[in-house]
Amino acid sequence: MNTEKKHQSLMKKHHTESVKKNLAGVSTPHGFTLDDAIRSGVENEDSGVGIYAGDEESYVLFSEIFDPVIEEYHGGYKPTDMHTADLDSEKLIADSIDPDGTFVVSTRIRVGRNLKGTGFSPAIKQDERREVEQNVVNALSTLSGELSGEYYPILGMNEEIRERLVTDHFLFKQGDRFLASAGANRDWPEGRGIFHSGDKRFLVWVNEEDQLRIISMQEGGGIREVFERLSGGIRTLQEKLAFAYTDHLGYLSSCPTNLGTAMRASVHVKLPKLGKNEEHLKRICKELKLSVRGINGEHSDSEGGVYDISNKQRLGISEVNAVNLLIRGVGTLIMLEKCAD
Ligand code: ADP
Ligand code: CIR
Repeated sequence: MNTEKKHQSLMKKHHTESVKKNLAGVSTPHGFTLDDAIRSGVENEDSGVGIYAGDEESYVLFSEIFDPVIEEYHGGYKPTDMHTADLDSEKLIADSIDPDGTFVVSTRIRVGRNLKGTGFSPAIKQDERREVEQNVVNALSTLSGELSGEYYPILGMNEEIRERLVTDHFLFKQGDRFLASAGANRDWPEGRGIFHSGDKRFLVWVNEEDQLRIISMQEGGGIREVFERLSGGIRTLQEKLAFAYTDHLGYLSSCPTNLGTAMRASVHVKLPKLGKNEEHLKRICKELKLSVRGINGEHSDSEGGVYDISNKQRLGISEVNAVNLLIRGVGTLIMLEKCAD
């Protein structure tokens, strides 16, 4: 482990003596405590954030630590700020993120959702997880047209098919060590599964890090199509399911980085020249308010100079604004790549 990165998490920074004293003995309706919330950051000293919520109430009862973490991650978002959603695709500034079709391999937008009143992945019990799965599967069966598809539970899935879905970037794996410590892998793989449309451009992950990850993706840079398909899916599902939401924190997620829009809009983009100096690439992306990941999911490495670039802030920014920020930022990266040696 890189020792310089030890104990740099937002959790560690804000886990003050006052927090320890005031929150000792506090427990949410799902029996979730401060120790449960911070376990991932304590066990993984290289965490960037290091704290998870077990349910909606975690954000209220443990606000003394969540509030400063949220403020620091989401661009200064204050406990008095209110979140506004905007899924109006007319406001997007471009149809494609890469009109020449040379750099962007694929485009994906996902949002996270959890059902109101239920335990989130770090605290949900086995029976409740099964119930959530059933409710979500019922709602998914009402999707029609290009969004209609089938649900495939991971339990009992043919191993070759499962591996192929993961390799092709459609399916999630068991959570990494950060999620494992948070308790999100309990009873794996029961209650988890994937729904996808026939063309695999609309997908829903069930009971991963969040109970739902609603996903729209396709090859190339066609961001408007991806966005419109996603908002159509969200609209239909929210008619059937009550999602955990507050005016202050937007859609509630197990990881505080995903609050608000709970949206990560990403491209897999070829940046072989800029990628020769990854630290420099990360610094540029930080300036552009973008995150850099490898192409096989969070905490993975780049392959062949292709990077996963996405919006960092998800709370206190609307969906259209977050996507427009990505469009502009990736445009800048492509320009820099063209000029690089
Ligand atoms: P999340 O988007 O849910 O935060 P990950 O970073 O773990 O999670 O990515 C989940 C999966 O989605 C991985 O297989 C990753 O390769 C794939 N993925 C993410 N962005 C894109 C993209 N723009 N094109 C293709 N696959 C993508
Ligand atoms: C961490 O703290 O590093 C992990 N729990 C993941 C946090 C969310 N991901 C991110 O900010 N890229």
